[in-house]
Order: sequence, then C-alpha cells, then structure tokens
Amino acid sequence: MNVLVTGGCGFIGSNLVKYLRRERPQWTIVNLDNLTYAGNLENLAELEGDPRHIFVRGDIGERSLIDDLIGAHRVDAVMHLAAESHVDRSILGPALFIHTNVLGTQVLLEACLQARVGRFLMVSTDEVYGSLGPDGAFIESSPLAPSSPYSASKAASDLLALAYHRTFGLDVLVTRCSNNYGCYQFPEKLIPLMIVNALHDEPLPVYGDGGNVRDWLNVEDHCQALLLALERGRAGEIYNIGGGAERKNIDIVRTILALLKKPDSLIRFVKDRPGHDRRYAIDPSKASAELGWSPRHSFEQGLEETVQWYADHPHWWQSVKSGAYRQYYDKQYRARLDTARP
Ligand code: NAD
Ligand code: TDX
Repeated sequence: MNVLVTGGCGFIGSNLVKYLRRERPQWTIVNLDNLTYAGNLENLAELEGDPRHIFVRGDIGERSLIDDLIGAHRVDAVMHLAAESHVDRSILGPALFIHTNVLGTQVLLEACLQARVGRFLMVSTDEVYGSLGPDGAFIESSPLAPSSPYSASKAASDLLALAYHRTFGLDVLVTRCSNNYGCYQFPEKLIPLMIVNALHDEPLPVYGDGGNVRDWLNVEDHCQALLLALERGRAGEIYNIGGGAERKNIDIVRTILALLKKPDSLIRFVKDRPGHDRRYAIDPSKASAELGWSPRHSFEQGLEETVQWYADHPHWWQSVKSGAYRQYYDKQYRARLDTARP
C-alpha cells in the first residue's frame, strides 16, 4: 500500500505517520504538508532516512502537484488531515479556513476521483455537530450545527467528501473525532497552552466560567481508529471517534497545575470565546461495532504522560513558540488577561 497522508507534520498527522510506520512497516507513506506555523518536520525526526516515509512540502490546493504525487507514488489511499485547525484563529481570520479546509479539500477530492484513488479517508471533527445540552451524545446522524468559522469549514469539507461518494462514486469515508491530546500538540490548544504557561509561571487563561466540557481522546487511540477505519470502514459511512472522557476545562487546568506542583492562583477567568460550544460528547458505538475499536488509554494517565512529555521537551515548544506565535498570543490574550478575574 502507498498512502498519501496530508498534514503529516502537524499534531495528529505526525503521530499518525509514526503509528503507520510502526503498525504497517510494508506501507510507503507519502506525507504532503506545506509547513504552516502548525507543521514541524522536527516532529518526525525519528524517521529521518526512512525510505518508506516520503515528505513533500506542498499545498493540498495545488492541483498539478497532487496529480504528480498520486501518479508518481501510485497512491492507493489518502488520509486527509491537512487543515487550519484552531477555533480561535478562525474567529480572528476566517478566510484562510475556507481556502484551506473547503477549497483545498475539494481540489484533493477531484484529483483522487480523476486518478481513481481507491479510498479517501476524511478526518473531520465532532465540532460539526455544534453544542450539546447537559445530556446525551453525538451519533453519526445528529444534525450538523457548526458554531465557528473553523467548524463550519470542516462541515463543508466533510459534506463535500460525502458528496463525492454519493455523486461520483469515490470511495470516501468520514471520521468525526473529539478533542485529541498527547505529545507534539501546538501550544495554542487548551492542554499544551496551559502546561507551557504553568511551566513559565504565567497566567492560565480560562474562557468564561471554565465549565465547558470536551470529550478527550488520546492521539494514539485516534491513530488506531483511523487505521481501522481505513482498513475496515464501509464506503460512504461516517464514524464517530471519542475517548469517553468528558471533563470540564477548569478541572483539566487544575489537574495540570497539581501535576506540575503550581498554585491555582495562576488561573485567570477571561472573556469567553464568541460562540463557545458548551459541551461535546461522542457516542462511539458504531466504530466499536463495525471497526472493533475502543479507546485504550485512561485520560488521567494520558494527561500525566502528556504533562511529563512537555516538561521533558522544552526545546520543542520553545522552538515552535516563534515570533509569529507570540504575535498571535498577544492578539488573542493581551486584552483578555488585562481584564481577567483570578
Ligand atoms: P494541526 O494544526 O496540528 O496540523 C495541521 C497540519 O496541516 C500542519 O502540519 C499544517 O502545516 C498542515 N497544513 C495546513 N494547511 C495546509 C495546506 N494547505 N496544504 C498542506 N498542508 C497543510 O492540526 P491537528 O490538530 O493535527 O488536526 C489534524 C486534523 O484533524 C485536522 O483536519 C483537524 O480539523 C482534525 N481534528 C483535530 C482535532 C484535535 O483535537 N486536534 C479534533 C478533531 C479533528
Ligand atoms: O486559552 C484557552 N482557554 C480555554 O478556556 C484555550 C485555547 C481554550 N480554552 C477552552 C475552549 C474549549 O472549551 O478549552 C476548550 C478546548 O479548546 P481548544 O483546545 O481550542 O479546542 P476546541 O475548541 O475544543 O477544538 C479542538 O477540538 C476539535 C481542536 O482544536 C479542533 O481542531 C478539533 O476539531
């Protein structure tokens, strides 16, 4: 098998590329990534010199490049992860999200259709379903109600992928997963941002009352689900992937502080994210029944290992916290922190 992974230098993508090299050593992985601020080749340093990992720097929206890659490497399947992935950035500037997530995905789908690629796995998100009340969980047929420009762009790309199946017969399947955590996550997302700030004794900005709930999925468990979906999933189907670990943001932040032996007084309750979804929870019964998947990691242990990984790898997050990240951080948090509640 020759598999094209897009976004393979990002958080989930780099974990996935390494997972596939371990679990399917006979496969060749072509990794297409244009190395935005979120993409980092250092995440794949251990694969240096591996002839079955072929990195190509390029844009999913560049049709001629995609055609060349699919032809030259006789690509059998695509696992599509490349995206702009951060909700807060989509609120500061939605246009790039439409460009990459919607238009880029359409270019990729069209190229796969023309080249008769055997399978297209679209990595979508539970955020397409919008916000849940206090009870229940998302199933695959839950209505779509995305709240942010990010989740709206993911809903568009997710539906486009399904439309390429229905209308043109491309072998597509869609996975919608909950919040991932683990090593190599860019420190703009909740867990790594709080760890890195705590390590620096900087304030921890919690949006609103901190009562928003996410359903946390270990990135390794997610990678396993993606491989199973690719190998066992049915064309045209959607699979929800969730970690079964619902936690309030504030409880996670307090746990991180306790693990690092830092005081709760670092917490700041700041102005809420506009359109902030209150709760996500995934019902993964379909993935369990059809793919034989269930999460293996406990959240408490996984969080502890993640905190330890960031504590042990300061050079990694110091290098990704570049000047451009600093500018984003100031734009997103400076006014919020100036008017924050302890
Ligand atoms: P990430 O932001 O860490 O990585 C995205 C990668 O895509 C980066 O390496 C970036 O360089 C690359 N990329 C961006 N635009 C590109 C383009 N035009 N061409 C080629 N490469 C491009 O994201 P992540 O957290 O690893 O998420 C991966 C996928 O999983 C995304 O599609 C995201 O929507 C989805 N997802 C993520 C989560 C999560 O909790 N992180 C949850 C649900 C779904
Ligand atoms: O500084 C912060 N303070 C805070 O309270 C940040 C960055 C986040 N939060 C809150 C907002 C959310 O309720 O923490 C929760 C998690 O936030 P993010 O890490 O930004 O994730 P979320 O918005 O839930 O989206 C994530 O899961 C679904 C990923 O970023 C998406 O790519 C994925 O599709």
